[in-house]
Amino acid sequence: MTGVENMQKIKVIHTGDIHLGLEFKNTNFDPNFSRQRRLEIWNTFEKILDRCDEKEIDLLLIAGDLFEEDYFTIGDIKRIESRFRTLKMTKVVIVTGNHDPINKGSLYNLVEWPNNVYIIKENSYTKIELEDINITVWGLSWDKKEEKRNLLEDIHIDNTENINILLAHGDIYNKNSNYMPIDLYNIKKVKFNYVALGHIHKHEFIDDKIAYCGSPEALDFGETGSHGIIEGEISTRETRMTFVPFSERQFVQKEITLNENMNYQDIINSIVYSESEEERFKNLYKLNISGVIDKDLSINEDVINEIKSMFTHIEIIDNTVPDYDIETIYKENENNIIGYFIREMKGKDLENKVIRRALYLGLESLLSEKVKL
Ligand SMILES: [Mn+2]
Repeated sequence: MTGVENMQKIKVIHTGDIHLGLEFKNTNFDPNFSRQRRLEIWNTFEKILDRCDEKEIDLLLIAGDLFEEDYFTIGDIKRIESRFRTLKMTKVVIVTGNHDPINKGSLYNLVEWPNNVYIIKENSYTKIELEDINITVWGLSWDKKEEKRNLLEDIHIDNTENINILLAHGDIYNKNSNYMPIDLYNIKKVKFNYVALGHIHKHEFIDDKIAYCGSPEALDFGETGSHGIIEGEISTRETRMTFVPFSERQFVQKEITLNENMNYQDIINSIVYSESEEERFKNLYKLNISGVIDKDLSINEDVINEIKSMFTHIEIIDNTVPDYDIETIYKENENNIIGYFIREMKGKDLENKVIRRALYLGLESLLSEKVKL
């Protein structure tokens, strides 16, 4: 192009870390819910492709970990291939990550991909030219499950009239990472119009042209908060990409503090009705409960089952302590180790929550020893 700038804007969706096929072995999901969750991830993936059609997306970038190699079948990969084939106008560019590395035996090599799908198969910096839309996508794929080398050291672009995008799966946060350390400073030196990263499951804009897309559906309680895709427009002059929430569910971690005045029903209510019904069935919870409860009550199986029936999935971590009548226990045990312990603890600040909890926990164990004796 002579003197005329390429003002063409392309519409882009950046996703990755989808982990299709995941069996959720690292979670406490029951087998039925694991199966359901696996289907939900497929669903969300298909919704991303539907959105490509609806929004007339030119380019879908997949930044690694599209699927879980260990659990994926040829049927599964054919399902992806046939859905890509029906995309109305979107071109798909894929690099692989540590969960779906591409090598001789890889499922990627067992199907014939349609013309709109471009898989970067090299394990070294290379490019794919999408000539009709003036885009060059640079990047590389993983060929094994670990990669200590920074394979993006010697990077460049060769035609600034094109839109230049870098697509890669790696770790910008840890230069000693086993998951391909990426040197951000190095990336920033090259004038990419957009850098689409994968590997970190929480979406993050490093700056307005460099982003981790995160997993569109969170996979465990390490991935709380909103999840989705990154979408927008890119031209040689301007990059406008934003996060779009897209997940069916969120993982939620909560703290709830109980007190000694609560009865059985109060305890259930304070846990269940801290969330709306819609949220309880939509989201997945890990609840940390603490505080002091009536010494005759406990968070037993009945309580837990009643709570569980009102959530799609909830894990409860019980850190409550029983409300002891310290004075009475002291009088009864003045001359034994329980009495010594109470005396010792009373010398400290019992208004302090941590000290009070230490007192209760100590008592709990000493008193239960006494019962055994
Ligand atoms: Mn991943």
